[in-house]
Amino acid sequence: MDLATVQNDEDRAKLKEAANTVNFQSVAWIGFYRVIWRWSYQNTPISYEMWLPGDPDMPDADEACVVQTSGEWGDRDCTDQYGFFCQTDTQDTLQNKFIYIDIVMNWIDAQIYCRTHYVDLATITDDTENTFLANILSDVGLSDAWIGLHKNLWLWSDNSSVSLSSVKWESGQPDNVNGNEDCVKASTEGLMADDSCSTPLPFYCREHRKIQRVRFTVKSDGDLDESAVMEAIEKKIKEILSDQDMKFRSSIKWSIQPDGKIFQQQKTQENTHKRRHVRSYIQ
Ligand SMILES: [Ca+2]
Ligand SMILES: [Ca+2]
Repeated sequence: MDLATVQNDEDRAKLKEAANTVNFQSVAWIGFYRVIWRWSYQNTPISYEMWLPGDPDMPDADEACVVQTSGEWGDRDCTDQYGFFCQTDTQDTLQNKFIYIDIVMNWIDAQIYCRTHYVDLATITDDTENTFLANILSDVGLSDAWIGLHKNLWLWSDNSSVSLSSVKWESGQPDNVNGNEDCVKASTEGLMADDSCSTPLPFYCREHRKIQRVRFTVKSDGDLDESAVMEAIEKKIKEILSDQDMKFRSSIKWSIQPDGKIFQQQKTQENTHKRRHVRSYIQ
């Protein structure tokens, strides 16, 4: 289906089981990754960029938020405090589209402010907009203001919702050592570490698992040889599955009933005629 999502204890147990099955003891990719630069508004990727020479700078784990500074962009620590540009839902003129907020805040608070009072932090899509914002800043005699660009989002490849409180990192991770560790690997315990996406590693996939339960009745005039019956049924089911050219792995498991048995004798009148009806589930 996709790379594996390892979000909670149940997922970590499954990952460990998968590793144990093939006696794997190292680290392997899972489907967690850091979104590369995105605009706050609608999570849009960059289509136009105007970085300062040397920015975004590496290695630096913390600089995940972007300021406009004299017409160019610099990545800064998201907890730094600057004024910021919001964008409104009015697109007719740049004067109406962008608003400079002369309150210093960290990037997240600025984002909340813009989303509460306007639409979002500003998205810059071309030179005209970039120059327009640079001129506003120079008019008020300032050099730096937050814009909506950032890269501190983590996502799952299969679009599962991310719960940062329930994922588990190796101690000291994520550390983004070379400034390019945007993908995540996991130990067999499911402890995660960020690493460069171009590192060749084995990987965990997520299976698409469908369970089909089948219940059936066996009629017999004599004593039932349960294991022989089970074997015959399994053989038949495997034949059916392979006839259908199943491209995925399948497995057959018998359901054990509350009394600990697999087959149960049906209490019908026919029992008196030495006919046995047994019923079982197979899945
Ligand atoms: Ca920087
Ligand atoms: Ca790392």
